[in-house]
Amino acid sequence: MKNYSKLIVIFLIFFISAGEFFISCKNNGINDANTEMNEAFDQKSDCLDSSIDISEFSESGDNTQQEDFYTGAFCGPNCRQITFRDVGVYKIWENIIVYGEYPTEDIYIIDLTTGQETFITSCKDEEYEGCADATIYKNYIYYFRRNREPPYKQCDLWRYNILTREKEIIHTIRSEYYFGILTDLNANDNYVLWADDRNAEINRYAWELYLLNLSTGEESRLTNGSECMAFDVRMWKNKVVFTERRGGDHEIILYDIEKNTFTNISNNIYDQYQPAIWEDRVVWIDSRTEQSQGVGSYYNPHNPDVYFKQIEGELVAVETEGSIQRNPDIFGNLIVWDDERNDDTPNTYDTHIDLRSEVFVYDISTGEKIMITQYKDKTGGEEPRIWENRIFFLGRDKNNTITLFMYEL
Ligand SMILES: [Ca+2]
Ligand SMILES: [Ca+2]
Ligand SMILES: [Ca+2]
Repeated sequence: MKNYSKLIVIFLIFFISAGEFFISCKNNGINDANTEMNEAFDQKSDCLDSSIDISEFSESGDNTQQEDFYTGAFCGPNCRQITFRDVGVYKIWENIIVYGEYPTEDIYIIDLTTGQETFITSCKDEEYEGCADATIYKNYIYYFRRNREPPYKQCDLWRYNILTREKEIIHTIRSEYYFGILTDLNANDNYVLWADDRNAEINRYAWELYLLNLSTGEESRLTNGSECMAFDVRMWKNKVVFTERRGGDHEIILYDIEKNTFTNISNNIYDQYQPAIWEDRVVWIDSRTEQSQGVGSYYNPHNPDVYFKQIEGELVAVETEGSIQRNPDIFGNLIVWDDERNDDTPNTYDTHIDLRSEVFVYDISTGEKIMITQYKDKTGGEEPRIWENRIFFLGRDKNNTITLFMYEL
């Protein structure tokens, strides 16, 4: 689902349910990579010489705009536009990006090694009403399509093989009611994971987590929807992190697929949300400071901050600057987020993808912090993600399209 509509639904849900009482719910190997990350930071001035030649970028079937890829006045010479389409949700695996176009929801991939952009599927046709967020793991793209008949009550999970270009339905899910939210799709070698609201009518809009075993085809529900709501789901290898609303606040929960265990990573009376994970490192947005001062929360961000924790490690406040920080991601030693410090309303969350924020990157090992966008003409960056030394984010191009940019450290 496109994030605009998703967010509206989320706020409607929270408004509707704000007065309700929610009872509580159930409940190392980084060093070499770190060295490479540090070197990447040190070599950032050389990045223009790195692997991608912008002249190689092309759009399948249409190369007419090839010369017009935008280096982005708001993000400097190490930064470039990597598609012309209006991008909604996107994910990365190594050199491949998968994204859903707005508003069609059609799914494309971009191969950063060749610049080739490939159409994967349309979303609206006689059989299907639309798609939910796509994800990528190794050579596979996964995406849900919502069937027209019966409306919204059935979704097919498709898998596309990047190497053979073949696609197939691997699973079908049904609801007695409808699928209002079906999101946060993740995959690894053995499982596909997502959140949906198939029991929403029973549990007042509860999202629950579902895990599909790819070898057996068996689907299992991980969360107890009568008592909680789970969302913001991210997976790295066999570890899953998600936000769980419980007992009036939000926590970051770690689920270990192999051990089948749930661990409360944040364990704090205030709101924690939007987790991301790499290996045993978890980063999230934390409202403990603003809420202890009585001026904000998950529902009404005023001054949330970025926090980090290794699963067995100490809690670290990564960014506590006095404006709104959101949308963290992590890879190796590097943490990225977007940050409203240069917006004229730095303590008011305006609308989703309004591009009023800067994108920051922070190196855990050195403490070095870089602001990679320069918010000007009401355009900065939003929703960053990182893979090795490449930072991706949504920005506005010179044709006023909200699309995807890549910054190389
Ligand atoms: Ca909490
Ligand atoms: Ca803050
Ligand atoms: Ca603002």
